[in-house]
Amino acid sequence: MRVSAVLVVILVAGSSCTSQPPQVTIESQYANLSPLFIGAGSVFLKIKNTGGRDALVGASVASPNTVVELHDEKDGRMVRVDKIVIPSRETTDLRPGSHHIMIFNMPRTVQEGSELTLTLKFERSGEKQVPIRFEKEQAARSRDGK
Ligand SMILES: [Cu+2]
Repeated sequence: MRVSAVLVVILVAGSSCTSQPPQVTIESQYANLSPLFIGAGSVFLKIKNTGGRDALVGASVASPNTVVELHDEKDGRMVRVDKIVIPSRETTDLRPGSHHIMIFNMPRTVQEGSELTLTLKFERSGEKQVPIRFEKEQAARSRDGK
C-alpha cells in the first residue's frame, strides 16, 4: 500500500501582530509660545495607540509660510527628526525635554490664547487634525505637576 498524501500546513501565526491596524488618538495637547523667538512655538501631546505600530512622520498647519518640524532633545539640545515611532499598545508622550513638535514662522496674529489646527501625518493612520491653543510657557510648565 502506497501512501502519497501531502500535508500542506499553512501557518497563519507570526505576522498577525504587526499587520494589525493602528488605533491612534491624540490627548492632552497644549502649545507654548517661544519666549525667545517671535512666531515660534512648541506643541506637546500624548499619542495613544491601542492597535498596531505606527509612526508620526510629519505635521503642518494651514498657514502658507509656517514651518512645522518634529523634534527630539539629545543632551539638552533640540534636533530635528524625520519620524517619531508610535509603538503598538502604548501611549507616546511628546513632552518638554523629549520628543515634541515645533512651529516656526507663524502669522503675527498668533499670540497667547490663539488657536490653530495642527494636522499630524501618520505613516499608517494617515492625517489627524487636532486643535491646539497657545499658552504662556509658565502656565504650561506648571501642568507637569512635578
Ligand atoms: Cu524643538
